[in-house]
Amino acid sequence: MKSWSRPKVPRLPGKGEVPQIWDTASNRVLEATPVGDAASIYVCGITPYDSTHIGHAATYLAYDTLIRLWLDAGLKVKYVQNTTDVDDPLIERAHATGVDWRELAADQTDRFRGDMESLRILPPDHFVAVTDRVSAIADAVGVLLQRDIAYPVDSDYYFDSAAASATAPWHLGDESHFDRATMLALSAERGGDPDRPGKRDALDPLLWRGARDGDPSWESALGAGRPGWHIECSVIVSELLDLPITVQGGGVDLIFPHHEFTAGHTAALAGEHHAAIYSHAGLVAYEGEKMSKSRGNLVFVSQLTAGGIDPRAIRLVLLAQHYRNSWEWTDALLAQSTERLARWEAWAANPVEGSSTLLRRLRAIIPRDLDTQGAVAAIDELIESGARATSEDIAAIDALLGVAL
Ligand code: 5CA
Ligand code: ZN
Repeated sequence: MKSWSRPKVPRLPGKGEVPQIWDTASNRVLEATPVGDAASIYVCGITPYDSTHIGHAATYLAYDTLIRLWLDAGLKVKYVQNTTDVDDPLIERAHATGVDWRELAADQTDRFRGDMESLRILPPDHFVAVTDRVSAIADAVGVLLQRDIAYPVDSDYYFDSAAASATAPWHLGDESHFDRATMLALSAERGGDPDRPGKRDALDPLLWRGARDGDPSWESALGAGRPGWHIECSVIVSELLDLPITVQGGGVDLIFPHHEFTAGHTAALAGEHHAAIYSHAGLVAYEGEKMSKSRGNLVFVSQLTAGGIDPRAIRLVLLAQHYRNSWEWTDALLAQSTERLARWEAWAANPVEGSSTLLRRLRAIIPRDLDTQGAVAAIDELIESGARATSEDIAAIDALLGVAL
């Protein structure tokens, strides 16, 4: 489907380093080096209701930074993102508010596009709605069934984790390293159904959900139904990117079960690893708890910008955090960033022509696990030192941090 418009990224002289980024699976920082000619990234997209809150924005900004670093290193980038535009909570919200689920998803996706544009986040090359991939997903479940890596329970189908482990380059826990008790708890909390009778293993995730009354469903060889969650991301990645992708990204709430089983499905279907690096952004909290749709403690990007907040000030709040930390959104942070933006703009108002020591510093700082926090501090320091802004400083801040002064 339609992505959103691409902000201009100024060309900078020379080249930056290939970025390094924390990999959840190997528990260390790895160089995010592409295997083929282009770096590839899939970032798990929104379930389009209650978007875009600051937590979403923070996660997409983290991978925007990674992509800007790849581009600065002279690499080509292939970027794919989905929307989970059919899923239980979205359908529940549509029922509760008397809105058609398709309309809710379309409105929220539109709002998300507008918010990403105002935050100057680079768009994916392919922005894929799950509802546009239902038949490919049903086919993939059919392949798993044939291989005896999937099995039915009533009119639903599940992934057989043990069978996949025995045949595919994947083992449960390879990505998250969680123990079984933690996996069971997280599965119950995050859309799984460990207590359902008839499953071969309590952790086995749903691949296809047979039609229920009032639920959206699609005809398929599996019977009428709709896709499970993890298989959507696996099928979209395998269709549009070469395996293994360089980076699979998302918030830490996706470490388990989502990315564990996305990796399992890809391995079982393609016989290849899903990703070289599994990267996770920390969660943004508000009023003491994780900002989440189920709790309703949300701060929306569109609400702030409609109230006259400069989107660059929102971006600066996010850039001033380390993406892997969990942190809490406050009005004080926004006020600080609004002031910072004013200082940066005043400094940039009368630039002199010339090269930039800042560019060298930013290229030394940001590629080390996306240290935008360190970059913001370096810019503050430079301005405090009384140095005049150069045109190259301004281009570097725009290209690497996405802040146009
Ligand atoms: N559609 C699925 C992924 S396939 C999903 O998780 N949708 S979501 O709307 O709940 O979240 C979209 C993205 O924002 C995910 O990468 C998720 O990890 C991230 N996210 C959600 N809440 C927060 C938060 N409070 N802080 C940071 N990131 C968050
Ligand atoms: Zn996903």
